[in-house]
Amino acid sequence: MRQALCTLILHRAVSMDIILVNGFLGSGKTTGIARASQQLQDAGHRVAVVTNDQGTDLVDTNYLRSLGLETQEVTGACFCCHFAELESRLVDLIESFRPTVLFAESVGSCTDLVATVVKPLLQKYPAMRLSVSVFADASLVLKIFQGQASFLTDHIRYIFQKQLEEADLIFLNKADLLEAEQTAELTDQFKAIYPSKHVHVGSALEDQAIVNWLDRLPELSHLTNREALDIDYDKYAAGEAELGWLNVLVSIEDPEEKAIQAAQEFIAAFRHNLLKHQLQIGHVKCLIDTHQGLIKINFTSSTQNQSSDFPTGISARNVKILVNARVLCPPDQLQDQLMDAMDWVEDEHRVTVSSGPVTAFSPSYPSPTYRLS
Ligand SMILES: Nc1nc2c(ncn2[C@@H]2O[C@H](COP(=O)(O)OP(=O)(O)O)[C@@H](O)[C@H]2O)c(=O)[nH]1
Ligand SMILES: [Mg+2]
Repeated sequence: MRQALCTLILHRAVSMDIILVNGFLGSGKTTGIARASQQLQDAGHRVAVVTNDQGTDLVDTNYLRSLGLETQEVTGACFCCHFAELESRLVDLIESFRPTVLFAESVGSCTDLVATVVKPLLQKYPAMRLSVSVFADASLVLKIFQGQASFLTDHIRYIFQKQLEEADLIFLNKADLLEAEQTAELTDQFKAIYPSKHVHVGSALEDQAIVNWLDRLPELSHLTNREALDIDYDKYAAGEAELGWLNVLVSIEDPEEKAIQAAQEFIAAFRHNLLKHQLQIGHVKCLIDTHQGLIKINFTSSTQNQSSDFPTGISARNVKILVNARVLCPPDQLQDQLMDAMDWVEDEHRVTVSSGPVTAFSPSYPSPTYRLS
């Protein structure tokens, strides 16, 4: 019965576009989806999102929901390893919300989506309109080409490269961080490496770059000749295992009502600790609940929000900070740096800092539900 319902509902999906968005940690996937959703909604579309992560308590989900976007999540593993959950979220959204565009953002350490997600979905629902966009941080790619990307170990570079290899469209993002000549050079190099792919260079923060991206997608959703990656799962797993994951909800209480400033200092101290110990940052996302709204603070190896992004003059006795950190180090080391930042802000600002349960781990060996070559 449930299967029949799924089939019925997903056949309705022929009247909508499903856009799988992949790309390394911090490359700008959520930013691109948020901006694109805004444009699509302004044009009358009904937009839904499925987020994904190896952990639970996701900043991306809470952030996208705070923007008013219909959002569901697949947690605890990548889409490939939790295929049934992905399918179930798609069905639920299509049934309950009837989106005309649906974004699915996969966790940034994941690859092999064509074999493990796209082909299984299309085999089951041949009329489904599906495309794969892969974001890459252009400033990081430039460093890789110049041999300076110390952040990427061989195994992580392997994942990075495999993600790009299976894209229908590559969005070389954060072009605002490059000089015009560097952008031109990078575009030429990418087009030479991936002659059959659509390569877009721009910034997800700029409206026109999003327009250009969205314009391309309808034609890509009809592609039928995607090839499954030739991939070594041992290397892929080794790359993921090098990364530490940490999710925690931190609370700060300040009788003098300067808890927002203390939260800012705590996040800065955490970043400082990571840099001091030369731990390479994949993506650290923090969502501060001030009771008067949410403030999102991110930092990656190339970008960080400026402290000027914080609203000034708002007083708060207590705030909660949801932290999702993905860093190139063992998870216990990541946890030590977080605890140290909590202790520091407690002493320095005379505030009370506490946390809920800390989830710290490295992703386990990927084991896809299906793999169709
Ligand atoms: N300078 C700049 N920063 C960007 C751009 N796109 C995203 N970011 C920043 O990069 C960080 C990671 O973005 P996010 O979309 O969360 O990455 P995700 O992990 O791929 O979903 C955030 O701090 C964004 O504000 C861009 O085009 N230019
Ligand atoms: Mg994201």
